[in-house]
Amino acid sequence: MTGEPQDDCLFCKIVAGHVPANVVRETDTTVAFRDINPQAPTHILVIPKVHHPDVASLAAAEPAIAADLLREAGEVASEEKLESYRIVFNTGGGAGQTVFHAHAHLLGGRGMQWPPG
Ligand code: D5M
Repeated sequence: MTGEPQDDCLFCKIVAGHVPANVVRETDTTVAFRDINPQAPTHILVIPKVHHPDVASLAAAEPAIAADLLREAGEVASEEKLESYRIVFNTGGGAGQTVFHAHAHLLGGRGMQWPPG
């Protein structure tokens, strides 16, 4: 059923506490934790507790939680004292998505290039 935890999903395991993570914030609907392979001085993933394979699926099925995710990304940026930052949703393998549980990458603490690679 949509939104239900998936046995084979790494981020569902982090939500359940079965895989450790460096959690910086948690709400009723989201968890934010430091990326294991940081691409910037601050690199935090913000994920919904419910399982959806990507952000578009999340927004279509549970728009209020998609809004929670974006609000939380802003809260984390504020707590991390980031003046400028980037929020990235890789969607699909061709765009670099490797974990198919919706997540926002919050990146900051260095200069950024545009367009991204
Ligand atoms: O982003 C998936 C991200 O998830 C990638 O930047 C590495 C990160 N990752 C993978 N395993 C872990 C654990 N265990 N803790 C923290 N971060 C992790 P994507 O956009 O799917 O490529």
